[in-house]
Amino acid sequence: MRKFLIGVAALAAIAGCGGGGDTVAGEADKPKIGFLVKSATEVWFQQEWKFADQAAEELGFDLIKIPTPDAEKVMSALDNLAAQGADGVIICSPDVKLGPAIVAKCKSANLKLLSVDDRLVNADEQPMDVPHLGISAHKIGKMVGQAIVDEMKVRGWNMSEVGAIAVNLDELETARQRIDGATEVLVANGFDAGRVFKSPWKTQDIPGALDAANITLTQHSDIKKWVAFSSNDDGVLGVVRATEGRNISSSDVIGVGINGTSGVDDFKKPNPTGFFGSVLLSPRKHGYDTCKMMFEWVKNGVVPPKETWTSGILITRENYEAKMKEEGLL
Ligand code: FCA
Repeated sequence: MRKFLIGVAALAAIAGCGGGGDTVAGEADKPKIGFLVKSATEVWFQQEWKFADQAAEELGFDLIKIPTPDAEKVMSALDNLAAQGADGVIICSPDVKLGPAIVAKCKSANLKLLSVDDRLVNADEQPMDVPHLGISAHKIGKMVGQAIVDEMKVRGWNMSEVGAIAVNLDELETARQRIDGATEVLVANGFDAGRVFKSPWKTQDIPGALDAANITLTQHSDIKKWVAFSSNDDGVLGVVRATEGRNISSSDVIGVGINGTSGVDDFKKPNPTGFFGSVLLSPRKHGYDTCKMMFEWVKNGVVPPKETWTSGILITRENYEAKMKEEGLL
């Protein structure tokens, strides 16, 4: 939506260059919004993009989706957007510590900036002054912990015999809060904090979580019953696959994820796996609503709220179809 483009289109229309003058002017007037995500292969981000596409279609803007799995890709994507005359960018950065560099680049390129999911931090690891939409991570982590506690009770487990694997990403606040929330609920219900094994997640995907879980399972091969939680479904699925690899029965594993994405495939399997449940988030809010906020900002100068926190719903193999239908995800 750059003025000079409108000028060119208008001149073309006046000069009678074809019958498409109006359309050209309309196209040139459309805002251009970038949507950068840290992983285009993770189902969560594919869903976010799907809803972003829907927003572009319904509201009338050009959406430029760019996968940015590392710092270099983030910087070149921002340059690319600037060169295209984009108006704004929504980002889930692969590294939140890129915050100052991202903010500086957006300022110099006159790009409005909104972060989604992972909040950008400054050199002191404090949140940056950038509008942000994310999940209520601590509360959602507590829901995960409660679901695990409830299911341990249903199965009549003696908690002193159980181990917990927390596949964690210490450097990311939203991940930390999710894991802390789950741990707090476990411990408040009598789970020994010394049996919660934080397993560092090196690559944020299922194979990376499987590696992290295997290290912990090897170190504690005396433990026969396991619960698992992480920042998302992929983290928990890695643990579940690791237990399967060691022939630990699914009835001895309770994994509860977050997102309601990749874990749902396990619900569809005829026999229950160790993936017991997930907290279903709203990719619509994270993909469509963020785009709408950016669109309103670019088009009408409405600055998005500084913080927006979304909630989640517990799903299991019993209720996932109904809940996902309600959320427009099936
Ligand atoms: C983070 C996680 C994603 C998703 C999102 C809301 O970015 O890595 O899986 O849970 O927050």
